[in-house]
Amino acid sequence: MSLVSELRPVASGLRHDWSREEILALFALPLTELLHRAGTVHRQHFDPAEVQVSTLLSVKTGGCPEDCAYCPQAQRYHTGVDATKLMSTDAVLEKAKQAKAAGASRFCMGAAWRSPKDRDIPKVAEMIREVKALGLETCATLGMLSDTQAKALREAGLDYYNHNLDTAPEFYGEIIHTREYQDRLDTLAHVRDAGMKTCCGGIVGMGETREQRAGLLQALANLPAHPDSVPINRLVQVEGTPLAGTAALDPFEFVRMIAVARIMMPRSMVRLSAGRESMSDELQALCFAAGANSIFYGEKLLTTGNPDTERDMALFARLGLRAMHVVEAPNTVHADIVDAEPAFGAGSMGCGTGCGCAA
Ligand code: SAM
Ligand code: DTB
Ligand code: SF4
Repeated sequence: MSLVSELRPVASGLRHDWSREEILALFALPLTELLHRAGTVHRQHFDPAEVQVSTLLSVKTGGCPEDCAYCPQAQRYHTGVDATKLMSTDAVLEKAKQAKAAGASRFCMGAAWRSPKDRDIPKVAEMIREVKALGLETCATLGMLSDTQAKALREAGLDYYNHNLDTAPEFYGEIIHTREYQDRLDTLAHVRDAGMKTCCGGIVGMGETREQRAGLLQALANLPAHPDSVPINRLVQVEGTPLAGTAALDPFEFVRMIAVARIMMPRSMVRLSAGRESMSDELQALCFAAGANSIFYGEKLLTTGNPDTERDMALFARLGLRAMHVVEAPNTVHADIVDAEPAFGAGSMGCGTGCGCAA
């Protein structure tokens, strides 16, 4: 019997008991077969023409005390990123309004903190309340959270919290030394307990092995609940960080990572996250075919570049993709996203029928 037929059939139920061998067997499938399986699972739960669109804003940049080897915002590396104070709510709101007008359905606020201080929470809570009042979904990534901080952010209207596992448990110690894997799991538990949706994924292309990529997906899928959103970042190599100069990952291996994530976490939004700026349109198209259904939209991630909005609009038009829109009824998992509107903002592109054309 071939390896392909020996694999367990893809079930529509959610599994939390993936073994490393099963995951590696998926990685080892012929790419055509892997894409077929991922595409089949994708269609069981989503419209494959729809892509959720988030915009990121760094509300507090640089000067971070942590030592994440990939990160341009760690104070100890000389990357040319200047440290800033927390932005004012008014300035954040201005950016959120622009993101909404451009067609984003979710606004994600990032801060280069190890964890927020208790005195920061009321300021961030104010930002969340006001961004939410614009009719956007809210997301934040602020580092480790205590249970009380998580509850306060939830009460302010925070829908999603992004906190990544980043890599497999056994590779983690080569990337980060200033906090433990368990610290991350604890923060995710506080976020879930507070009733927020989790956005949790990692980075590939950091010199890890395929087995370690499988280990990241195993850790994510075997969490008590699959993350609602799974960002798969391709390392953005920044001069001055320890990981600058790492051998580039084979693009097809990146596509495999997306496809296996889709199969293992069938109801999650799989986000084609950092690294898109240096990807060809063809590679991104393969990632969407592999089951990616979420992107960051806007010319900047936190400190590094993202594709121009014009390039993304043209790509969506060429691929016949549409941006998912949010109905302003908060806190229903995935059910708050419908495809009633044309792609990318009121009248900013397309014929208005939602067909995804650029007319
Ligand atoms: N400081 C907070 C934390 O670490 O949780 C929030 C911001 S941090 C920049 C959010 C995530 O961005 C990291 O967990 C990492 O996965 C991703 N990231 C940071 N630098 C990156 C890079 N150079 N390439 C790809 N992803 C990166
Ligand atoms: C995530 O997983 N990727 C985003 C978001 N969550 C916060 C951040 C990517 C950062 C890339 C490097 C930078 O722009 O500084
Ligand atoms: Fe700090 Fe987050 Fe960057 Fe790590 S990833 S150095 S915690 S900003």
